[in-house]
Amino acid sequence: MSHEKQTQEFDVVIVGAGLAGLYQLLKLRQLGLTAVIIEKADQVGGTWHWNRYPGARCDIPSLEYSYQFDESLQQEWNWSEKYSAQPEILEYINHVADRFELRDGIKFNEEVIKAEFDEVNSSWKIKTSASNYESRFVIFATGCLSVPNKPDFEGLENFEGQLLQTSTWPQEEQSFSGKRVAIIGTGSSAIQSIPLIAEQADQLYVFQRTPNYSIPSNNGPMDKEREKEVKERYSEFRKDNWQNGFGIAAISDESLISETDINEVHQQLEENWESAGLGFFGGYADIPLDANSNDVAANFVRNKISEIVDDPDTAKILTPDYHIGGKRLCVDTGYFETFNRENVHLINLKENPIKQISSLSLDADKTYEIDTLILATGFDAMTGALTGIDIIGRDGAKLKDQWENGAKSYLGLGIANFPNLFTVTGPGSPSVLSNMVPSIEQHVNWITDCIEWMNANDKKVIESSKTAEDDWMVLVNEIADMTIFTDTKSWYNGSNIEDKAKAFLPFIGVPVYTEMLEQVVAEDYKGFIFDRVN
Ligand code: N01
Repeated sequence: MSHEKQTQEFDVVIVGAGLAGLYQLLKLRQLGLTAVIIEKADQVGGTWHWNRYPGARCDIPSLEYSYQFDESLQQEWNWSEKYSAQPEILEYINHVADRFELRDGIKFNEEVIKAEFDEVNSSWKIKTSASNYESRFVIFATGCLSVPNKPDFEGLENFEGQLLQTSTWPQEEQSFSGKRVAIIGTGSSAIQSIPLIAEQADQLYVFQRTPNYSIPSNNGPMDKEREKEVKERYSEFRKDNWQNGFGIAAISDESLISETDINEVHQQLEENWESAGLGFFGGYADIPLDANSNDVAANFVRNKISEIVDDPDTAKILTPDYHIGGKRLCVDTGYFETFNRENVHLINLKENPIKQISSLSLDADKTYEIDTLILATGFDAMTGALTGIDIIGRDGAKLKDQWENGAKSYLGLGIANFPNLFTVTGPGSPSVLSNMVPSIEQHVNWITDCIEWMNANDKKVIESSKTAEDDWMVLVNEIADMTIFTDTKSWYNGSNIEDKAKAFLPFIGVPVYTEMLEQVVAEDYKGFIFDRVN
């Protein structure tokens, strides 16, 4: 008897039930298409489901980090804080799933293993951990920061204590009370969690390879006046923000450090330190562009670190020496202050790398006896979720091989040799250098409009041309080369993962990108090929 699973057919298979996948399902249903989401987790939320570590919170104000596609949703939903914590964002995503009756279109606990384009039928054959699907289109809504980076520390498999990773945090409450805790990594996830873990733990050992810049969030309860003011002109507010380079209200200043009196600059930076959070990076328009101006802002933060941290040696280790913003800027609540606690110890891995992890200890400059080990070691960013699936396009082209020397995509939406496949906020789009939620909505709207246009114009198959893709990535890099982003080791350019191709992947500049996207549509999807004949 055959155990072959029956193939389920849909117009579209969507991978991932985070903010992108959910909205994509809604839009396709509104178009009258059949669609299904395949989701590895047991619930919706994507990033906001997996990253439940203490202190996980958004660092873009929630009035901006939220959907805008439905006026009554954005009017009726009330955020309790300026920057929402993970549980509230997850509650919001669940609310959206219920409000738009999306749950019956999601297959939970199912992981996509393989997706192969069938050239004869012009359809995708998708194999998951539980079933088989066939669809005309496949849309990867798999997120930019969704595949954890788990470095191969010697002896990690022998660790017998509590082992946690910020990006796959358990759903059950974790206690650190009375424990000796080690955390490896000092990126955003660590910077958010360290102050809270330090309050509970007996001892907290922070293992840092590279220090990070971090700006105080000055988070607090939602300012009701501000909320009212925004809600009175919500769509205008969203449109205004989209005119800024990073698509965020806080990052909007047009003045230049290089053209401003230095005392005035310092006064303004002080004000921004007190109130801007992530917006500190855009407090002057030349911070991302000009190395000297960037240095002024970087030095300001370096001085703050030495003022806050009591022990000069610790302050020195915590002080970055690269361009501010070159690595993703962090936003914190009491991060640097935490190093003044007696139970918190900073270990500089640059001088003393981790040698070995044993059953209940970690060896670096000396042996640390520990009960808990937390990996806050980041992600295989922007490409990991796609190269982790066996995706096979035309003529047996494997995406993993095609991207071996660096990911290439046209507009961050389509990939040459992979027909009828779309990525939401893929490499080559503003994605992580923008406000993710409006960027997701922009892509989902674009993809849905494109499918509608194809149906109206009797087009069956769409794919990026190789030339359009190559030219696009040249542009992505030309723009990046005009900024401070390319000379720092970061996950933006793949340098956080050994063996990963080093390539800068986000498109910098939301307004330019938006204009180009519209232009492509105006010219009947210029750069894409329809119904290619071999
Ligand atoms: O990851 P990261 P993250 N040995 O890559 C270190 C978003 N996010 O999860 O810099 C020792 O930033 C690594 O060191 P180095 C946000 O976009 C947003 O913290 O590579 N250390 C680094 O210190 C963010 O940027 C929010 O030298 C190793 C750390 O681990 C992105 O997610 C909150 C190592 C990884 O930091 C990723 O943040 C949280 C090794 N072998 C995250 N490998 C908000 O909205 C890596 N490290 C606020």
